[in-house]
Amino acid sequence: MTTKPSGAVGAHNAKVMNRFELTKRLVAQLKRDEAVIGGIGNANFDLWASGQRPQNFYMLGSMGLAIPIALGVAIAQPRRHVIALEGDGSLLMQLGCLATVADRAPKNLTIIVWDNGIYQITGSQPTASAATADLVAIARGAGIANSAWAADEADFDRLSASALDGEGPSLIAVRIDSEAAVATTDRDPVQIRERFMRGIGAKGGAGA
Ligand SMILES: Cc1ncc(C[n+]2csc(CCOP(=O)(O)OP(=O)(O)O)c2C)c(N)n1
Repeated sequence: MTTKPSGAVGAHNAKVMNRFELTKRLVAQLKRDEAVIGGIGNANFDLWASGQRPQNFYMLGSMGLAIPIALGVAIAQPRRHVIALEGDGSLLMQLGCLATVADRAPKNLTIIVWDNGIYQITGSQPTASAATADLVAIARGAGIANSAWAADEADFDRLSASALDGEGPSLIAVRIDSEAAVATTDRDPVQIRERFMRGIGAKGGAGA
């Protein structure tokens, strides 16, 4: 099964949803120790607040790295499904990664883009996706054919379930509101890395 585009839904007629609600819906679907890479700021804050899992990695400090990190994990562990959660501003800073994902085409990779049309965490300056740039069109142009806007919450559930079960790479873009994240991730990069490495069985323990 593949992630089919949901028809006529585009960047500007998709429902505006809530990132925390949808992050919780996504995490509730995870049953097979899927790895989840949360991008800088709100993407990983809401992942943290949705229930900490050893297979979660929380990117701190650098924009645009959730997808490249997820790509690396997906290539290294092809039997594990890997999900990247990234903000629109962060993806716009690192668009080249979409072409690399399409080129390597890992079947086990799903990208979810939270598009609020702003760089929310640094003062809500507008991003290009607020007006001109359609991130699904960009992803398809980069070669990720299974790219779609989520029309509403039920469509998000359907697209994410299909992506988790099917052949990727897939990209789901979601228009979201500008609600602040409900919590912030503990800023301990060494612990985040160690937990994640153990969580995906890549390391026996600290110093191993
Ligand atoms: C390379 C880099 N440039 C700028 C920043 C400052 N910065 C941190 S988060 C952020 C905005 C992120 O926007 P987006 O990914 O859309 O997420 P949102 O805040 O809207 O949830 C900016 C500009 C940074 N951390 N790294």
